[in-house]
This record gives sequence, C-alpha cells and structure tokens, in this order.
Amino acid sequence: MRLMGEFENALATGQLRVHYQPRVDLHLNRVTGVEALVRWQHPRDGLIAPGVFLPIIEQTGLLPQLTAFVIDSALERSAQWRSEGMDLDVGINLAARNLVDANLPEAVRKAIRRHRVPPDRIEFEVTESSALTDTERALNTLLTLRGIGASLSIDDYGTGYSSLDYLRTLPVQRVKIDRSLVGTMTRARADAAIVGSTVELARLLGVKAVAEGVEDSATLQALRIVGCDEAQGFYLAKPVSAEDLPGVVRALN
Ligand code: G
Ligand code: G
Ligand code: MN
Ligand code: NA
Repeated sequence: MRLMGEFENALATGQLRVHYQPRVDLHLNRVTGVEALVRWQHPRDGLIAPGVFLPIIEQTGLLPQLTAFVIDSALERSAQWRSEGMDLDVGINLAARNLVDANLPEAVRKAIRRHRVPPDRIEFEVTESSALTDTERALNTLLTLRGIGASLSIDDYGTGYSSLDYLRTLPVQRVKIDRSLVGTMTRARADAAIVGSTVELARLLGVKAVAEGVEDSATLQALRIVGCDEAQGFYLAKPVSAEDLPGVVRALN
C-alpha cells in the first residue's frame, strides 16, 4: 500500500504529530493527566487517524521507531508543561508488538534521561489482547516498565473475553473502561451495571477506575454516583495539539 512506503519519510520529515487528551480526576475535580494520541499530517491526504495507519505501520516493522517518537514527544512536552507549573501524568498507548520488542524499555529510559521526567509520571496503556499475544514476553516487558517506575493501565477494558483474569494477573494501577460500555451506561441497565461493578472491583483491587468516552453530563453524573475515579471524553475535552493543551487544562481546572 502507498502509505506503507511513505511512512519512513513521514517520520523523518515531521509529519507525525502527537495530540493530547486531558483526563479529569473526579475526586479532585481537575486534570491530572493526558493521553498521548498520534496523528499523521499527510501532505496530500490530510490528517490520518492512527486506526488507519497503525495496522500498516505494524507490517513495515517501523512500529518501534513510531513508538520511540511518541514516547520522546510526550516526555518532552511533559517536561515543558511541568516547567510551566502543570504537573500532568502522561499516558502512552502500546500495541501488542511493542510488548515483544526487547528494545522498548531502553527507548523509555533514554527519553526519561533526556527530558528528566519523573518515571512515576509515565503510564503505559495496554489492551488485554496485546498482553495475550506472547504472554510471557509481554509480562516481562510490563514488569520491566514497572521497574523503571512507570505505571500501567489496561485499556479498552470490558471488550476482551478474559477481563477479570487480566485485572488480577497483570501488574496494573489503572483500568480504563471502554467507551462502548461508558457511552451507553445512562441508557442500558446492563452497561451501567458492568461499569458500576468494574469501579467497585477496581476499588477492591486497589487500582484506579477510569471511564473513557464520556460524551455528556448525564454520563459524568452517573460515573460520579458509582464512585469512578477518573474520566476522559469529548464532553470534558477532545484531544488537542501540544500547543493548545495548557489552555484547555486551565479552562477545565
Ligand atoms: O485517536 P484515535 O481515536 O483515532 O485513536 C485510535 C486508536 O489508536 C486508539 O485505540 C489508540 O489507542 C490508538 N493509538 C493512538 N496513538 C497511539 C500510539 O502512539 N501507539 C499505539 N500503539 N496506539 C495508538
Ligand atoms: O483505544 P483508546 O482508548 O486508546 O482510544 C482513544 C481514542 O478514543 C482517541 O483516539 C480519542 O480520539 C477517542 N475518544 C476520546 N474521547 C472520546 C469520546 O468521548 N467519544 C468517542 N467516540 N471517542 C473518543
Ligand atoms: Mn488508550
Ligand atoms: Na480505550
């Protein structure tokens, strides 16, 4: 495919951008973190979403370079925001193939050294299925990232088939409840029950519950009632450029 051949050049010429979506702590009522989300600003095709180009990039073998770029960008911004008085956790998404890449931890250490970011400000988001691909190697990578001091989140929780088991066996600090459950919780009794019981389970396990895809005030209210710890979604804030992020955070806080 055409995009495949263009990606290496895109990396080299700065066509990749990282946007950031704020995450709100529902107890403190302020933004305590952001999720880094990569975009490709293509000279002809415009802004291409990661859902479109990531599967292609995975086939080219360039995923480690893309991930190193996202990590370095996110930590550079994180250090910059901190110097401006904004202390934000920064979440970085990892794909299944990242978890079997023996060089990933060194890329993380390198970015930490370069930008002097406190490691405990970094979170890695992994899906249950990505941890399933080569469980032993994946678990090893996750433990190494924990050893560096980063925290781990299960992303898209509730869409896999062994959710409960993974929450028990992976060394995670957060569970991010998938927007397919959150988005319908004010309309579908079953989804509200699943979100509520996941929040409760997270509490019992000592991990934070994060709701993704909050699109209206009724959903936010429902999440507060069940005691959800953190929330993210278009109703609170959309992903924005690094330049726009501080203004968005100030407006929310
Ligand atoms: O931003 P958007 O909704 O288009 O993101 C689509 C998907 O791409 C999400 O599942 C998100 O986790 C994933 N994604 C975004 N940025 C990255 C990244 O830097 N690395 C990986 N592996 N996935 C990403
Ligand atoms: O899979 P992951 O959770 O990493 O996906 C994050 C993606 O979800 C981001 O690309 C972001 O654009 C998208 N997203 C964030 N908030 C909302 C929301 O409120 N509604 C919808 N439909 N998508 C959202
Ligand atoms: Mn995510
Ligand atoms: Na998700």
